This record gives sequence, C-alpha cells and structure tokens, in this order.
Amino acid sequence: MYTQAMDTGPKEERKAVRSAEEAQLEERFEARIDEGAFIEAKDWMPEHYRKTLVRQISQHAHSEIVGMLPEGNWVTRAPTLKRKAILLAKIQDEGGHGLYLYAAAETLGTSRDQMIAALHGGRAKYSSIFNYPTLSWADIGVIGWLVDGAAIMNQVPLTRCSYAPYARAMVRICREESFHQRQGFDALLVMMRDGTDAQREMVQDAVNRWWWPSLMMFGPPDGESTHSTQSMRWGIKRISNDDLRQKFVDATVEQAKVLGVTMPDPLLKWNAERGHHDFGPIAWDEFWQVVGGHGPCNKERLAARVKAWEDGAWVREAAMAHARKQALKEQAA
Ligand code: FAQ
Repeated sequence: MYTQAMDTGPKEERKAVRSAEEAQLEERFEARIDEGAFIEAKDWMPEHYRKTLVRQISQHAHSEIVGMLPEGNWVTRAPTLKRKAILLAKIQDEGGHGLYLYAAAETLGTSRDQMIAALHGGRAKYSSIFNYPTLSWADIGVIGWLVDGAAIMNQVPLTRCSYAPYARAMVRICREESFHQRQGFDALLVMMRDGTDAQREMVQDAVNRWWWPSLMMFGPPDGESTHSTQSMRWGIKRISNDDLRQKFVDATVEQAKVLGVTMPDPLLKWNAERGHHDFGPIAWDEFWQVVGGHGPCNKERLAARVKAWEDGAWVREAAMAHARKQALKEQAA
C-alpha cells in the first residue's frame, strides 16, 4: 500500500496539503472580513474575491472614462466662460478617477492593457447611464445633479469597501464627485430662478429624460442581482442596490422641490408608514437592452473610445521611446 502511495501519491498529497493550507488561509481571510479588517494587495485572498473586485473596479474605471464623452460634447457650447471652465475641470476629474481606479484594479494583478482591451472588445461593461445622449445644455446640469448624485450615493459606502486600495481611491473620488453634484445643481438653479420660460422647460425636459436612467444606475433589483449576496458578505458592497436607490429617491425629491422641477413619475409619493417615497416601476427591459449594448449611444461611445485609443498610439509610442532613451543614458552614466 505504501509503495502504491509513493507511486501515485506525491502529486495527490501535495494537492491535499495545498488545499488544507488554502482552507486555513480562507478561514483566516473570512475571519478578517468578519472583524471588518481591510484587505491589502499583498494579503492572501480567494480567487473569487479577486475576480469580483477586478470586475467591479474595472467597470467602474471604464464608466468614468466613457462618462467623459457625453459631457465632452458640450465643452464648446457651454453658455459662459465660467461654465466652460467648470465643465472642463469636471471632465478632467472624471479622467483622473478612471486612472485611480485602473491603478487600484492593477494591484489585483490585471494590467491596464488587459482591462482596456476588454472594454474595446465589448467584453467589459460600463455604467448604462452613459449610453444616453446629451441633447441640451440642461442635460449637463442634470448629469451633475442626478448622475453624480447617484454616483455619490453608491460610492460613499465604497469608501468602506473591504479592499483597501479601492476604498482609498474612493475617498478622493467622493470628495470630487460632491463638487460635481453641486455644480450641476447650481447650473440648474440659475436656469430655474433667473432663466426664461424656455430655459425652465429645457431643464424639466432634461429631468424627464434622465430620471429613470439615473435610478437604473444602482443596478438590477436585489432579487435579480447576481453578485450582491457574495459582495455584501465580503464587505465589497455595504448597501444593497435597492436600498441605495431608495436613499437616492428620498434625497432627490427634496432637492427637486428647491429647484421647482417635477419627477416624471405619477406614482412618486411619500409613504409615512415606510418612512420613504414610493415610486413607480422601473423599465428593466430598457435597462437590460442598454446593458446588452443596444442603448441609444452604445455604438457611438465605444467607437469614440476606440478611436481615441488609436489616435493616441503615437503618444504612447513616443513616451516609451523616451523612457528607453532615458534608461540607456542612465546605464551609460
Ligand atoms: N450599468 O449583480 P449586480 C459615475 C451589471 S461612475 C451597466 O447587481 P454588482 C461617475 C453588473 O455589472 C458610475 N451594468 O452587479 C461619473 C452585472 O453584470 P456582470 C459607475 C450594470 O456589480 C458621473 C449585472 O448587471 N459606478 O457615474 C449596471 O454587484 C458623471 C448584475 O448586477 C460604479 O461602477 C449598470 N448601471 O452591482 C462619471 C460604482 N448595474 O458584471 C462621469 C461601482 C449592474 O456580471 C460623469 N460599482 N450592472 O457582467 C458598483 O457599485 C456595482 O458594480 C453596481 C452593480 C451597483 C453598479
């Protein structure tokens, strides 16, 4: 028996030892999660935890980068120099957020090139919201107010995400997003208070078009959310999709009153028993169409990203050539 074990055993035994070791590591990892400890890049983590994070963080990074496009359409048409400067700064911030997030995902062993290739190849997702068109200047205000507002609601709990590099990136991002939300609200308030009737109508029209897609940003209902249970167990997500959506509705309804706009939802009303606003059904078919690549601007957004990447190839090549020359100079010195 012993000899037989020697013949067939070592590999099996190694596997058994490795899995016993892994089981111990996993137990320690789960205990740390239960204690509320942060996980750092060099700590042991289950493969599924790593993959879940790369999926979420890279999707988040892609959203920031693709999210620059609908706003970029309005840089040349901003109504005043002040609004143009604010919009430029905001778009630049979104680019910066993308970079922090790609860097956070890279700490998990996936390169930026791999993530970008997945986006350009249509294999990676980005937020559904950025597949809608920006038709008027009011859309830019509404993106700040509602889209950044929804982003903040979703992202503040991510500052307590169990994966520390993501949590740290989110602290910086949330500070900037809060400025983005206020500038959007301010732009709309000026139009609503000091504008013409046509400008007020433009704001209401933008709210009508962006309200429902903003609610969809929080993801499918909890019962249909593939990843929520595991992600909440691991402390990646701290609050569920539906609970965040409800918090967003409750906060935004009050802000709409200050602005003097109405939400395009006849079923929206305060429910004293629940202590929350009830709201009408969300068109989940539309959401899945957009997520599946068939929204109003999916093709245009991806084509713009791929073109920017290809047009920028010479910059990347020049930077690499410069780095090679510098390295040679340093070697020679
Ligand atoms: N769009 O199981 P769940 C911003 C997918 S940043 C597209 O619930 P999870 C800043 C989901 O990936 C906005 N796909 O998923 C800005 C999954 O598919 P998969 C982005 C969506 O991950 C403002 C499937 O559905 N923010 O706006 C969406 O647990 C203005 C099942 O869903 C973040 O990314 C969606 N809306 O929860 C920039 C925050 N929702 O991956 C410029 C970080 C769900 O299996 C201008 N992410 N899906 O193929 C998160 O918090 C989460 O990933 C959720 C989704 C909550 C988005």
